[in-house]
Amino acid sequence: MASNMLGFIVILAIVSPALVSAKDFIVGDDKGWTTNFDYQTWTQGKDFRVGDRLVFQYPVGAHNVFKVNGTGFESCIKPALTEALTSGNDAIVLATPGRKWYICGIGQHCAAAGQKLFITVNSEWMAPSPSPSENSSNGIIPKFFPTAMMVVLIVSIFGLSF
Ligand SMILES: *[C@@H]1O[C@H](CO)[C@@H](O)[C@H](O)[C@H]1NC(C)=O
Ligand SMILES: [Cu+2]
Repeated sequence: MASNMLGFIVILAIVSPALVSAKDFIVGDDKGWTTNFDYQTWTQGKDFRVGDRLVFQYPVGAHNVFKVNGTGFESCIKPALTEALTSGNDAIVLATPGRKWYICGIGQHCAAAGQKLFITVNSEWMAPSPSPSENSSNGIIPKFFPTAMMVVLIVSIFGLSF
């Protein structure tokens, strides 16, 4: 019994860092959430995962954040029924995989100054899809290696303790 418990604790200690390795992405990095910034370029090479957060930073009142659908993104249409995020430090948890769109709802910031963001969120355990500019081995092995090591460790601990 005691050795089962010990095995469980050791497994938890090994697995938990992998489960909580969610990242915060500061949208636009140093520039924050602003006008005349190329957010599509900013997303390149970034691997957004379920559990990660987008953080929109801007002076309160200068901008806001609406989550929209693809149509709202293309045409810069604010949703009628949802409130904007306005805190100036808005963190959004990426709760589900798939495409996500965000726009600023102030004036013509979206339509005239490109203040809009489109990302694709990958599931937690999926290997990252290689971007066209990257050769096929880059990026995949470093992601898979720790996972493979973790499985080997868990199996060996189970083998020893149970
Ligand atoms: C997109 O959002 C707009 C407004 O928020 C809504 O009227 C429209 O039906 C939505 N389109 C789709 C395909 O869900
Ligand atoms: Cu704005």
